[in-house]
Amino acid sequence: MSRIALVTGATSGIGRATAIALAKQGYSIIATGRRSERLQELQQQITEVPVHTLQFDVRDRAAVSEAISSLPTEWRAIDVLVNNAGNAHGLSSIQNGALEDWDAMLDINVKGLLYVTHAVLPLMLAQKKGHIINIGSIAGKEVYANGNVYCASKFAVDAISKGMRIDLVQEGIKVSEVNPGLVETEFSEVRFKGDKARAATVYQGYEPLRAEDIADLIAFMVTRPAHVNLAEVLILPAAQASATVVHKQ
Ligand code: NDP
Ligand code: 8X3
Repeated sequence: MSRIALVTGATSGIGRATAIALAKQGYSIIATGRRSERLQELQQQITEVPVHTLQFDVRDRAAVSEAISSLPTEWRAIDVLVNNAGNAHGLSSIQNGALEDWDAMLDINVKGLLYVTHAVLPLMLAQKKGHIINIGSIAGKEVYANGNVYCASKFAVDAISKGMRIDLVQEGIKVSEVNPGLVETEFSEVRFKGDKARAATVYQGYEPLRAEDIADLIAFMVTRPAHVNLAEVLILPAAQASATVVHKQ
């Protein structure tokens, strides 16, 4: 078996593009997500390396643990973990926010990332090597109006990434954080609960990043020499200057 990369949220957007990009780099892929039909499609699309799929909800602590424990021996030597699964749910002021949206964002973006990391880390510690890449956001660097809890979840990813890097440096495990700005994926459709027209307006009037742009960056990060860690990268569309400043034509 070649080097192995596990990508969460590989059924869509950044995670899917990352699985494809890492496969092109020769990584065997463990692709995870909730939508099994999409996992199967991805498995059929990637022909250059073996693909193993795991269907679970990152919020379900037992399911995460069982899925990673179920990995066949030849899939256990995970070299790269991309903690990508996540979304925004809603865009509301704190006074109008919905508790179920807050639960979803904190449970998926923060606790889900921790559950997957907790399950995968022993496999990396046993090898004394590995590379964990957490997908944060510009929303984890700057708070914007109505972003409150989504921003909090990504500030948490930022803190967790920094803490992980400190704790794991002695174990030979690299920890990196990728903080994208606006990337056109299903992200806004999920945020706006299936309202495609509203989601489309987020990406109008300028050229947003594509999922493949983030995947390229991740492929670059994991192919640096062993002594190099690109610890943190903020990646924006050329038309974006901050969380709230986007030059639209
Ligand atoms: P998408 O909506 O296209 O993809 C989200 C992925 O996360 C899907 O594969 C989805 O899989 C998975 N996911 C969501 N909830 C769960 C869950 N409970 N359990 C397991 N998997 C889950 O969005 P993006 O590709 O844009 O988002 C990927 C990451 O990038 C997120 O962490 C997001 O916060 C971050 N990000 C996105 C930006 C953007 O502008 N698009 C900018 C900055 C950061 P499934 O539904 O099949 O479970
Ligand atoms: C996604 C980017 O600006 O919608 O994290 O928060 S933004």
